[in-house]
Amino acid sequence: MDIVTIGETMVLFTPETTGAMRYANTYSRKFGGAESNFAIGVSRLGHIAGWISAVGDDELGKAMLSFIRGEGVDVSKVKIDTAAPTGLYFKEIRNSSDIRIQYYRKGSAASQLTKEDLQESYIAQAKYLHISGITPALSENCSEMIFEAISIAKKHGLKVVFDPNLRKKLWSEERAREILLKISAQADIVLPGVAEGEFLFGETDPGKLGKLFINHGAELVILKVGAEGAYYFTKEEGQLVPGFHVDKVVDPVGAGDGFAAGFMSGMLDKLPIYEAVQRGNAVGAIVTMVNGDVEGLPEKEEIDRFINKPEDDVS
Ligand code: KDG
Repeated sequence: MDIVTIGETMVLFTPETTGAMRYANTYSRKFGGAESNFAIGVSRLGHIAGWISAVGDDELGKAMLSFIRGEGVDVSKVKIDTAAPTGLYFKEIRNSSDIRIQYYRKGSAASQLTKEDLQESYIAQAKYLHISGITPALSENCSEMIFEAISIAKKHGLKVVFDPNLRKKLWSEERAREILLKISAQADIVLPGVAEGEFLFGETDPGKLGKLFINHGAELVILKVGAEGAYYFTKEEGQLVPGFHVDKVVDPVGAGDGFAAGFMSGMLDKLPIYEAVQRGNAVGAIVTMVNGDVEGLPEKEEIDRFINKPEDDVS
């Protein structure tokens, strides 16, 4: 096992029309959840990923499990909860630059997970534990479970990778700041966006933010700055890795998870940090060109073509 991740995936309904959700009558059914998006991304790039979660004992939960299993992710530690449903979420596409998210996930099966649902030996066999800031926002028990997972990872020498994935709809700002800072302090690699850095430290300057995260405990910080790309910072150095131009963003949701998958795939392939971040930038960019949270996640050959594509290549 290369990477284990923990979190909720929801059935995703995407309207076939734009505008306010009240007018949407037809939807396509997909699946989305930051951690399984990440796991699918990693798996498409040839690594072995395991996803710890829970789904309801319902048809949509079964469909979700088949889908994620079909993407090559190990789902053997996904619990089937007979007392709580699979969570749902809707995208509301007001227009191409105003995409909103509506959750129907309160009391969902995944939000009922507790630290007792973790199997130490399962986590212990991986190289990395991937955590996002969404899971601790789901419930008090989920928050406890995340800290337990981190201590299991530390006990067994796994590196902890943390993507803050701030979702203000899920918890109060005060609580979010407290918990996200606490996890950042325990993580080895932190992957914030610049807005998340500002939320946590009240700072927007990339160089200063890099230092703040490093002083807070991380050994490697990758600070995402949107289309410009991402900076990486260690104790010794910091550098911007430029992003890639995308002609038309179709759906930005999932780009951060794609970035994380691309970057971690580079780390697993033992690329220099610069190239791993570049792979992350490429995957993030490719994901935005396709509708859906995971549908655009590329295989390696597609990334190579995207990175090396000459400007005038129309093939
Ligand atoms: O990063 C993309 C996720 O936000 C999306 O797949 C849904 O997991 C999700 C969430 O909690 O918003």
